[in-house]
Amino acid sequence: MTFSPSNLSAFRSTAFIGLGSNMRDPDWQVRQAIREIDEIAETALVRISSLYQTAPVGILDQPPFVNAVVQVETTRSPHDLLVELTDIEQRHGRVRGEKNGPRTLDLDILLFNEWAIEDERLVTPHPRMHERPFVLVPLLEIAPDVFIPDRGFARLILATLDAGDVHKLDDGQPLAPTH
Ligand code: PH2
Ligand code: MG
Ligand code: MG
Repeated sequence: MTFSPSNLSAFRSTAFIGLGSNMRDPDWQVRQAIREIDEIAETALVRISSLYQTAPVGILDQPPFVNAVVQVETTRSPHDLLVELTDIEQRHGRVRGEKNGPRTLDLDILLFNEWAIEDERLVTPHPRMHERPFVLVPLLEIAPDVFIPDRGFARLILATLDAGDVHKLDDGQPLAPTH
């Protein structure tokens, strides 16, 4: 079979995206970002975790975060998807400040298939996801058997961590995509 741009572009990938916010109505920021991810061209939302309130990691003296994880299927490249996510962050007024500091919206590609990508723009698997219950708890809610290349099954990794600061938000709001 010969490869042409048309059949190459039909290659469908699975990606997991982590969402986080601790400024300017974090709950709204995350819900709105999920709607915007749903609108990315050639990209479909497959699963959406609950929203979680989580204690800040890294810099402790900042407001709590709202975190969630979504699964998408996409025919876009990892770097194309990253550009779309950065656009959404910017529309939410993201200003690049202190590392690990407060943010209106952070969208991280956690996994892109089981690919190990490492360049100046993107690293997958996300290099710190396996240390972070605020990522692993929502991820496992939607993908209980997920495997993190070079790290292991997320379920087994989470069992070694303290997830006591990760609490499901339960306010009855539907999280399903609106279309
Ligand atoms: N993001 C960080 C640093 N610390 N802590 C929580 N709870 N949630 C986050 O999303 C988060 C964080 C850097 O991206
Ligand atoms: Mg992040
Ligand atoms: Mg980020």
